[in-house]
Amino acid sequence: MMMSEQFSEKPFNRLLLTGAAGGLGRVLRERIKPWANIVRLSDIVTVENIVAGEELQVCDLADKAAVHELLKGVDAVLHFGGISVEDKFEPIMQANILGMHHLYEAVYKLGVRRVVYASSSHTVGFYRTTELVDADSPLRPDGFYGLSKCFGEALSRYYYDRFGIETVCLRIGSSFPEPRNARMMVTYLSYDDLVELVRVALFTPRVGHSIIFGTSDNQARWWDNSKAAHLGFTPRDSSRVFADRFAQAAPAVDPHDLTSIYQGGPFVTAGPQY
Ligand code: NAI
Ligand code: 15L
Repeated sequence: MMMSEQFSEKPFNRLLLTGAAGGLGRVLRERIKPWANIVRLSDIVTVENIVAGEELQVCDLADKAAVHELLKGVDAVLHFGGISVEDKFEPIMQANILGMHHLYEAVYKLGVRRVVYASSSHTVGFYRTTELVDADSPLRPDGFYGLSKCFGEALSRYYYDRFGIETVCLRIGSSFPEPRNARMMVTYLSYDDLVELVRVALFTPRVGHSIIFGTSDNQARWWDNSKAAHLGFTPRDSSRVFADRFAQAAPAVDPHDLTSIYQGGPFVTAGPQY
């Protein structure tokens, strides 16, 4: 276990949570408190109502010096900050590409041993909804956002191969209070299952460089997690409980609608129209 102080009351002395003001950051902030004496919350915007056991460090991931400061004294990182939807390349490059490089440079220089990285299923969004994808399937990003997550996965792989820094890449499906459409009946990851996914990524003794898809135990599946069995992730929830809202367990395919043909759904056409 990565304990920086021999007599820590909790498993970690200081955990860093980036993206702490975001949707998943707000969930994790409340749930990871038992894991660390101090949770360092960071975002490009301020985070409200800091309480005992928390500290705030506002930081733009695109600012290399600020990111280096951010990582000082940190035992492990939950990296949930950055642009979380499709956008123009430039802002994605600043937050998700340069930002990832800044993070890992600081992680390496300051001797942090593990990162839990919020990747995305949009690394493989251009597989068809009729296909089953696993961690070794070739990448098929569905836009600049998905491409930036592919970069993050490859960057973290390099830092593991070269420097032994462990990363678990969480290819999160759709983590919201409930599914918002028929596609999310397949991609839904409940908040409780998200917390369990982060927990196994952080506490499994040896993870090397791992890639795992993040969904609940939904009826329809596009992703096979057999290559991440060593993490022992067992989702407890299922989108089945929302079955009365949607006619089918998976979205119907309309051959004229790319967003229904490919797993990435609306992301596959959200990018620039040439
Ligand atoms: P979000 O957009 O609510 O939160 C992201 C946070 O990152 C925001 O608070 C934003 O202010 C911050 N941020 C943006 N640019 C930044 C920068 N340059 N420097 C520092 N912070 C910056 O997104 P959400 O839903 O909480 O997702 C968190 C992470 O999980 C993201 O990396 C996202 O790509 C990933 N993810 C989320 C999924 C979901 O279903 N919620 C699905 C797949 C991946
Ligand atoms: C993502 O990667 C996004 O961060 C999130 O906002 C959702 O749109 C999700 O994918 C999804 O595919 O539903």
